Amino acid sequence: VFSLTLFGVATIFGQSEQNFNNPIITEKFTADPATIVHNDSVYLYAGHDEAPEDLHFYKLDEWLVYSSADLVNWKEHPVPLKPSDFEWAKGDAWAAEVIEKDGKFYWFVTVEHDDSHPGKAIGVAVSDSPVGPFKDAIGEALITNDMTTEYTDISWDDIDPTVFIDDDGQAYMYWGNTVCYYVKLKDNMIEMDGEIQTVDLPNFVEAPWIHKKGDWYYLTYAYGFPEKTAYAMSKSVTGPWEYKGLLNEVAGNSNTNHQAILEFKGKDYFVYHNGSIQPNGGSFRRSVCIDRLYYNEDGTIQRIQMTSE
Ligand code: FUB
Repeated sequence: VFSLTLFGVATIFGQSEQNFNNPIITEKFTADPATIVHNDSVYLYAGHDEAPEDLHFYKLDEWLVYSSADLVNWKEHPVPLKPSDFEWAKGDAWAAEVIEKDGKFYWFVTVEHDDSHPGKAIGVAVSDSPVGPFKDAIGEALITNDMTTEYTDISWDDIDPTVFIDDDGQAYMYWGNTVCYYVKLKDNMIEMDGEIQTVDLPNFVEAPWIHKKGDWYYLTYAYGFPEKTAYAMSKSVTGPWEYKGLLNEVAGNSNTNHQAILEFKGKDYFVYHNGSIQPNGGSFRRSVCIDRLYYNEDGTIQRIQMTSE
């Protein structure tokens, strides 16, 4: 099934795969990857998983940023952002995503709001550089839990933002847990433009990610629990979305499965996390991995072949 060649390329089920030595980051536990390409380098943003072994929940007090020109050699930059950089936040560096617009880098993050708006919230930080320093761009949350209580009263539904700028320059943010929400953003990227909408997707849990390839828009997301990754396709960023099935299995030893989809130097990649570093990796001590992603001629995506369990 798996054969190594001289050039760091493996053949799996007939697909030619680059060997990334997954997990790609081993010095620290890293979760919830998001990637951008800027000046021929990939920037990888992740939460720093720091749960001690006797804590069976998330402990993330900062986000991390790495860069690479080849997806194999990664450089860690100084810590670019922490929940404590948002005066209104209490903690929890949960899933986040960076997007570049007009020379600025906007980092949409999940944090726990202080007691004025209990529950998870989404904030935005901004920088002139992909590696920061980033600072709070608004001075308050963009989304608070009370804005979506008509859909669900859970306090952790406003998490996992993904932002996409369409070909006409209009930005959209998708996010959610249990309910998948989206809203248009104003040109300044820090204000909503219109009402919050929802999308119906089978078994949607969290971790939406929007991207476009050719004429197709893709909405990938964490499906069921333990989480697999599923996807839907549309000819418009606002749907209607057609469910297309599973993309990735449960990723070794982690009950969450949080993806970024990356196109770099003409190839496509699936970036995710698993809990494979032993002896103590797991659902709360996760590690970022990369594998190749292949489209079929009709735009559908082939199942990911993970090169690390
Ligand atoms: O890392 C904390 C949470 O776990 C994220 O916000 C979710 O996507 C899940 O990966």
